[in-house]
Amino acid sequence: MTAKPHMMSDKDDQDNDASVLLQTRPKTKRPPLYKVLLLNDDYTPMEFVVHVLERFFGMNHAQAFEIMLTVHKKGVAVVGVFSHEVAETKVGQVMDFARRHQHPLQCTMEKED
Ligand code: TYC
Repeated sequence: MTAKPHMMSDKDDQDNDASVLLQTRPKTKRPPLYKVLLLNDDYTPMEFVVHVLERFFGMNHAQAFEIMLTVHKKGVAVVGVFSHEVAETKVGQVMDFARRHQHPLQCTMEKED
């Protein structure tokens, strides 16, 4: 009596073979977050910056004024933390709005630790 040859399918291999590494813990890795930073300069009007913070970062006037003053005094401040896609969109919106109004306001993003 001879064994019947059997063509192993990919499915058989996955189900039965030790070549599949079992996942011991569920994957809970979250996507990285990005800080959006606003930079100070000597020319952009304070009220324009306040308006940007209200318009693109959903701040009320008092919050926006406070953050604007922080940037003015310290040179830079984090104005929000977002996914990569949302952070890129915010930076683009701010840079485009500043350019259209001919202000040198700079907005950047950096990966959070
Ligand atoms: N320093 C600017 C001024 O005195 C105001 C300013 C604040 C500019 C924040 C940019 O991100 C900024 N008019």
